[in-house]
Amino acid sequence: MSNTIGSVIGGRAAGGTPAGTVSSPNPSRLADVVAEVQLADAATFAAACAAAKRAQPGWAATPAPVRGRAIAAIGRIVEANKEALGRLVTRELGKPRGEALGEVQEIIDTCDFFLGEGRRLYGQTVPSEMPDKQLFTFRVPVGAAAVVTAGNFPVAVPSWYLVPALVAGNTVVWKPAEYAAASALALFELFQAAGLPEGVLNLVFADGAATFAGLEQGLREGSIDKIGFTGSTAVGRRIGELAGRYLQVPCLELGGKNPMVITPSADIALAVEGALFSGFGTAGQRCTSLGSIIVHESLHDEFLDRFAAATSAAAVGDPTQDVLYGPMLDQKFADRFEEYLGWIQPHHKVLGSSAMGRISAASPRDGFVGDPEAGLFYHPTIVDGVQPGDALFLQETFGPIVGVSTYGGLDEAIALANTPGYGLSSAIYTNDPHDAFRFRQGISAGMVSVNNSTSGAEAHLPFGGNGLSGNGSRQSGIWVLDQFTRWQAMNWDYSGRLQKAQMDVAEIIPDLDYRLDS
Ligand code: UN1
Repeated sequence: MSNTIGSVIGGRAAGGTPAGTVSSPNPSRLADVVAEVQLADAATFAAACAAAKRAQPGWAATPAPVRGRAIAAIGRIVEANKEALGRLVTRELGKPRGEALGEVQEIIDTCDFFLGEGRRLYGQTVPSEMPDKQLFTFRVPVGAAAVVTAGNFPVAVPSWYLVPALVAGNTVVWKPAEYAAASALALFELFQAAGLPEGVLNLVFADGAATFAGLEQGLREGSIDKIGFTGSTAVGRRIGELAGRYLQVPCLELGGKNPMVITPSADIALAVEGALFSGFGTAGQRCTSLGSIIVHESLHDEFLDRFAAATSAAAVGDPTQDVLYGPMLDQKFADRFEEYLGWIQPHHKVLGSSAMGRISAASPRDGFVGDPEAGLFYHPTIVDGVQPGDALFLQETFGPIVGVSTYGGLDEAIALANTPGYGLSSAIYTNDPHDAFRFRQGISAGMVSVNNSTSGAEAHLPFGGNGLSGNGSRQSGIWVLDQFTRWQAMNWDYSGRLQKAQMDVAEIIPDLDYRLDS
């Protein structure tokens, strides 16, 4: 049975297929089409932005504690639908059940954090230089936000934008990934069930080109005040340029080449466990996935043996079963992953599975769970002997592949970890506090784990990257409020006179020449 879904603007289905349809298949059983997705064109995207812009003053005028109650309701509604939403995420994106439920929990955590923000959104009262004058600061909403998200975290990462944007009094146009459309519509419906007024949250399905043109039109027409984007560095760069032309700073959460340094004092078993989870969990398709292991040369052989053995033994396959990871999210990620495998060179040694590339009857994986031919399943690939000049060392490789390199001294390890120029997540395994703090200080990443993997950020710490991973914006916790509010400074002079700042200020005259008798 085909499930046709489309955009929702101002509370109404925006029918029609001006840009055609695409299907969103189950990547672990491609014959199972989860949704047929009607795509909007740029004009429809811009119309959604205009609807959000019209709805924004009314939403901003709704008292913040009332908006906070709406966020509380969203959290409870998502909680009551946790199983169903988790199942849909597994079906549409191929995330194993535990991960899918964890992803839904991240929405609930985000709502739990921000429901109270409706009663805070604190500003300050600030003393003035002059008498009978008071200074204040207020957080004001930015306006209408256009949020464009990837499908690897089809519901959690969108909530990182939607929840703080809404509680702070912004309205939103959300453009999810087409290959995550059914999960996105489900999340949208759960938000709507909380009773959001028409136009406060709008959902648009569109391809990349129409979205970009729609953003351009919305910016030109003055109906987009903020862009939030999670996706590739290449697209983030273009969005940054576009927003800059309109004097806007977008919130960009881009790629990563997340390093893990393993020092001589590390607990090797713990490091192996962390490398397995962050290298191959979600089939390596997290922004926080492990890219490069940088292991001290004295531990290289032991670590590699144990990591390769653990990877070879890991269960891969049907995500409804107990597996480490399931399929690639979508055909386009499978195609790109095949390109990355082409970066393996003769000086590399490949470990971790019975073969490389797509798992099939002709290229089986020992212990595969389910039917590999039914979906987009790939062998886990460990590449040893990666050198700092290799493409595999320098570029993000979204998929189940991890490079291994060695180092001699900690400064060298830190320099290697910074070499690719990304800066999202990073990890160090060590039992030497000196190494841990030196690494924290030297690493360019926005997030640092000590004796924990590169994945697994909690919903109330700042999440974001530097360099090729983003423009320094941070999501989550109180920090994301700086993305969705602006500070307004107010001064109120009740002296009845014009008191000029810096000029009409009382002075206390000090004796700066005063010295103690020695
Ligand atoms: C992402 O990959 O875009 O830290 C987000 C983690 C998750 C979020 C990842 N909590 O891996």
